[in-house]
Amino acid sequence: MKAMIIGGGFVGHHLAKHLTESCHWETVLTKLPQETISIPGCEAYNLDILDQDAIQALLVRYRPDVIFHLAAQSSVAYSWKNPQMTVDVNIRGSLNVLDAIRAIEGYTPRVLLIGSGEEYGVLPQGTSLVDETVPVHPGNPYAITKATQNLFGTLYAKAYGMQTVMIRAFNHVGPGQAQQFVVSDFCKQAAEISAGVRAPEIFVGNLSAARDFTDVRDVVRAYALLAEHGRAGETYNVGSGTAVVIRDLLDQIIRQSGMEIRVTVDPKKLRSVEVPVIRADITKLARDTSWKPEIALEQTIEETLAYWRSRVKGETEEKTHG
Ligand code: A2R
Ligand code: GDD
Repeated sequence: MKAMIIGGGFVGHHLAKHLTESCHWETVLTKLPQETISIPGCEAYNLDILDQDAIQALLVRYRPDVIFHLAAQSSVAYSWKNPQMTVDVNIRGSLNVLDAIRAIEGYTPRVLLIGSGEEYGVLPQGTSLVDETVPVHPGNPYAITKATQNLFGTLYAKAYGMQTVMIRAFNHVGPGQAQQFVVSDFCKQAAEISAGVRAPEIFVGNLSAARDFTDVRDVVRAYALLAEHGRAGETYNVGSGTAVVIRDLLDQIIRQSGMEIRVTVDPKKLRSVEVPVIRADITKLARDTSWKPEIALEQTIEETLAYWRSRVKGETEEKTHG
């Protein structure tokens, strides 16, 4: 199997490792020119998804059997600050990928379009567990772009017979994630406190929301299985099936850090609109792939704390020794 991963971010990195090391698929990855990523056995190419001709040229050259489209502006918080850029990358960029594939005659690869659990948005009173049939009510600019990507992917499967499989990924976490996402954010602050470069105070946003967290290494296993067994034209939730209140997540991180830490709400971290609870019904994913999550949140937190401790230590030493 020949795979191409479009988007060399957090998940792209873990997916490339999984496909090369565990699945033994011939894999290439695309990244932005300013990004550095090095996975043994996986060649990396520069690609901006706003350039449809460049996407097409790379596809003609490599002709992958499976395309994982992950490139995106992936932050809900940032999408409030820059909705136009989020629309450009997440809608026009995704459409560029789909149209580049469609323009190549006789070419029908499997295409996984990675969307978000955020697409569901605010649910009817009393509902928190969502399956793929629940109508979407996106509650932020990012979620609107991902819901649109899903609609295009579904439409192109029907209209052109494309082998698209749409994913709604719930919160994925683990070592290597950027600091703007909640688990990384709290673990980085805890690591800085333990290194003595920050006072024992963690700044937080809305602690009452509840989210469905899955370790990124479990998530990429699900993506590889769906590439083989997912039904074309259909949508799959990928999540753990359980929701954790952010306050409990914070308590767990503080407990695992082994320190006394004060918690302060930073109003700048509160969002204009916030979906209160999101939890994935993963019956369809389990039925079609037999996937289930294997890594407990406790282990993910432990490894994410270790990742940030080592990064903060490296950065502190670099500052000290110039
Ligand atoms: O924004 P950057 O510099 O971190 O780069 C991101 C990259 N990206 C692009 N790649 C190609 N052409 C573009 N015009 C473009 N704009 C942004 O896509 C980043 O390296 C990558 C997305 O990775 P992350 O932000 O680390 O997200 P993550 O957690 O890996 O999520 C993967 C997928 C995304 O579609 C999310 O929206 C979804 O899963 O939840
Ligand atoms: N980042 C952050 N920092 N979030 C906080 C904080 C804080 O200090 N305090 C509370 N939160 C809450 C947010 O308000 C939100 O309810 C929840 O923690 C998770 O926030 P993020 O980790 O920033 O992720 P997200 O849910 O907005 O988006 C992530 O998950 C989506 C799938 O559900 C991203 O990975 C998206 O790309 C992905 O689609």
